[in-house]
This record gives sequence, C-alpha cells and structure tokens, in this order.
Amino acid sequence: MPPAVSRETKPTTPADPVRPEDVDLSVRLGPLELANPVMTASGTAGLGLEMEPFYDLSVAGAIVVKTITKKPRKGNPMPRLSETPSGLLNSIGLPNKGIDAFVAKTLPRLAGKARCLVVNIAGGCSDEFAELAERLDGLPGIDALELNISCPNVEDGNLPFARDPEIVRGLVKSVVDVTDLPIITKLSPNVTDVASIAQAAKDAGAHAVSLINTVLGMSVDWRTGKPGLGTVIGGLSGPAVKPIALRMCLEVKRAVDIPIVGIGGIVSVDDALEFLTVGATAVQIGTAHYKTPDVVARVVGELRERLASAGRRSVQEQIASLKAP
Ligand code: RRO
Repeated sequence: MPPAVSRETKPTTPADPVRPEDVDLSVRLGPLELANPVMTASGTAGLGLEMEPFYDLSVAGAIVVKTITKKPRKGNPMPRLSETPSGLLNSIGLPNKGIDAFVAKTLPRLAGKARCLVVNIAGGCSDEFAELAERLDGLPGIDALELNISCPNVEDGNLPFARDPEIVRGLVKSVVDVTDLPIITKLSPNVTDVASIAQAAKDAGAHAVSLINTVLGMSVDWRTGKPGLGTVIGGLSGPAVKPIALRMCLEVKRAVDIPIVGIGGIVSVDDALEFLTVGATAVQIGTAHYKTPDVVARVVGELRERLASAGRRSVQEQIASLKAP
C-alpha cells in the first residue's frame, strides 16, 4: 500500500534569527549621518578629550562638547552639585574658556577623533548665538552645532529663550542664516507645551531637536536651612527624569516632523531603546557618566546584541515602534 500522503502543511518556521553582526546601527538626523545613535550629552563628558582614557572617541555615535560661550565664564558659586535620593541637581553655570580658546586650543586636539563632533553653544541673545555659529562654520572637525537655549543655571537667564516659540523661531533662524552646519536645538522640560517649541525650531530651519535639558529643582537641609546648591535652584537629571523625558519626546514625535535626540536618565542600553521606541532617532547619555565614564561605549557595545535578540535588523526598525493609540 502506498504511504498516505500527509495533508499536514509544513510547520511554520520562526523567522531566521538575526545575528548581532548583521544589525545596522546607522541613523540619520536630517543631514547628519551617525554610525550609531548613542551620543554624549553636553556638559557630562567635558570637551570630549576627558573621555579618552575610557574609550576611543570614535566609538560614540557623536561626541557633544560642554557648552561654549563667547566670553570665558567662571561658573556658579559652590556647591554646584547636590545629590538627592532620586537624581542629581546641578548648577554649574557654563564654566568654559570661551570661543577663542576653544577654537585655538581645544578644537585642533579634538578634530578627527570623534566620528561626529557636535559643538554645543549658548549666547545671551540671538545675535550672540549667530556670532558663535558664524565663527564655528567651516572649521575642520565640526559636524554640527547644538543650540543650548535651555540652560537653567544662568542668572541673566536663557531659559526664557526655550519657553517662547517666537524667540526660538528668531534665534534658530539667525543661526541657520549664517551657517551650513546641521543645527540641533536643545529644548527645556520646564515648559507647558514642548511641541510648540519644537515646531518653532523646525519652522526656523533646525534639523533636529534634543530633549530634555534638566528639570528645575532644589534641595534643602531642614536643620540648617541651607540649600544644597549655591544658586538654590538648579537642574535635576538622572533616572528620576526619564519618564518625563520619554513623555516629552513622545509629545514632540506626535506633533512635529523633526528628528529627535532623546536625553534623560539613560544608564543602560534598555533605557536607550525606550527612547528610540517612543520616536527618538538618537540618544544622549549624561549623568550616568559620573558613575561609569565608559557608559557610551558600553551601550554602543550592547546595542547590536539587544536589537538582534528582539528580531530587529536595524536601529531604524526600533524607532517609533511604540504600540499605542
Ligand atoms: O552649566 C550648567 O549649569 C548647565 C547647563 Br549649560 C545646561 O544646559 N544644563 C544644566 O543642567 N546645567
């Protein structure tokens, strides 16, 4: 008797597993191409060179330098840091040697070491932002500018910039008019409607927005009555702010068609992937540097394996994969 022909269909095989080495980590922030989406956050990795003992700077998707201003600044009165049970408060006050020293001394040592070098700048008014941008335009080694319109710790205050869409529009336009460098505008969480600020940045020609800068906060010793920070109020960062940052990235993603760089409390590859899931194209890691200065290299090193384990063939597949109405 001939064998019965099986009518069963071949059992479906699960999709071929993805090999970590096949995962494509590259992303695009407008005109800016990154080999991977993991950047340092401004202010937490010095001028970049300070990270060299910990990893080869070219491992990072991008190195973002601490804010540079037109004139040298000493920074704020001490104490400048106050650790709380749920995050780190800072009021550093943009200490730096000014644009002349950056261009003459730091940039020549830094140029060519990072795969992508982003210079974070801050000015006291739109014209000063434009002046700084014009100065950096065309210099070898600089790939993009990040506009710090959201530092909470300057007494002359540039927070008002980040709070007013009209001011943001004018400021970003004044920069875009004088440079061909890609512009990332760094947004503040200390606003009611972050999407309207992101929209203003986009309308004025920004190529991406990064968010969030630190959340206004303070600490106090109730026995002595002394505040933890010399300036009393400062910016909170660390894992405590991650849910706020994720929410704000999602708000921007839903409302504005502009690449997002997610920042806020990232300490692990899983944290980074959460930001990609809500729609960020890249991430910046900040406060985690103080415990683990090689955190960026670690996260980059784990990214392929982690994405492959979830069947993703690229970072791109993860971006905006949030399952939500
Ligand atoms: O230097 C600072 O105090 C500082 C800056 Br520029 C910033 O953008 N965000 C922050 O929390 N601190």
